[in-house]
Amino acid sequence: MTGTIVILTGAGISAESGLGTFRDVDGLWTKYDLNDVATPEGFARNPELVMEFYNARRANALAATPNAAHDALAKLEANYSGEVFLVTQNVDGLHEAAGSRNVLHMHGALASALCGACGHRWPANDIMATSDPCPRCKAPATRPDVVWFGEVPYGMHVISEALARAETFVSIGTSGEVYPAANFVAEATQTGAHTVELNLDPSAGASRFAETRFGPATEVVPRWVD
Ligand code: BV8
Repeated sequence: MTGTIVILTGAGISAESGLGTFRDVDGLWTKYDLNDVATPEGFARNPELVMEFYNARRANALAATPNAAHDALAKLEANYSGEVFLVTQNVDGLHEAAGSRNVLHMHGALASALCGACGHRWPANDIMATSDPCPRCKAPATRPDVVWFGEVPYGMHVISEALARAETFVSIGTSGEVYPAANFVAEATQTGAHTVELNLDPSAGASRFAETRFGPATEVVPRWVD
């Protein structure tokens, strides 16, 4: 392989680092109603609940360490002669902690905060409150810098361009339930890319991939990279 490799990751790649997934048996969406904590309407109804939800996930994420799957992707980027473009749906910073550099957080990141008034983004404190004043416009309108349902994911144009030139598209640790990420395999297939799913078990879109390998990410990802 020498051409562009586009990688999409989801919560499953961070599961073995101790961070909860969303739709697995004990997933986050079994404990919280996503309409309450992952939509703008939920935030408008009860901002304190949402800030508490993301403060708790930020604390977990800060205490977590990258696992062998994160490390394998960082090693791939360091050793591969072509481009490795890592698009993550995850809001944790474990890819960067493992050494990956070319990372796009399409659903935002716990590491940054967003001003609901002026759109300014800045590095988040460990614990954030809606009353925290925006460093730029001073409004007490702080929110998590994450993309909620009904909001536009970050970097869609850059992602589509990368998929258009991809030679290989690898989807890791995602259920394929959330769009537009779940459609990337179709875009990559249209480009003629080789498509690979590495997941604990078959995702909703498994049949759309040319190659599938199932098992824990810490086993299947290093093996695929090697
Ligand atoms: C948008 C916030 C327009 C951050 C999240 C009807 C039909 C189709 C689509 C829609 C529809 N109605 C509405 C929509 C659109 C909607 C959507 O897709 N809804 C779904 C539920 C039907 N999407 C949106 O609203 C998006 N915005 O569409 O805007 C637009 C689009 C394009 C261009 C312009 C405008 C916004 C979506 C983002 C929502 N925000 N979270 C946060 O809190 O984290 S979603 C949430 O789900 C997370 O971001 C997460 O990343 C994402 C996907 O979940 P996964 O990562 O896949 O996690 P999950 O638990 O589901 O699966 C884990 C997988 O790992 C499993 O397969 C499991 O087997 C595997 N696994 C577990 N352990 C391991 C493992 N694999 C390997 N090893 C292990 N050890």
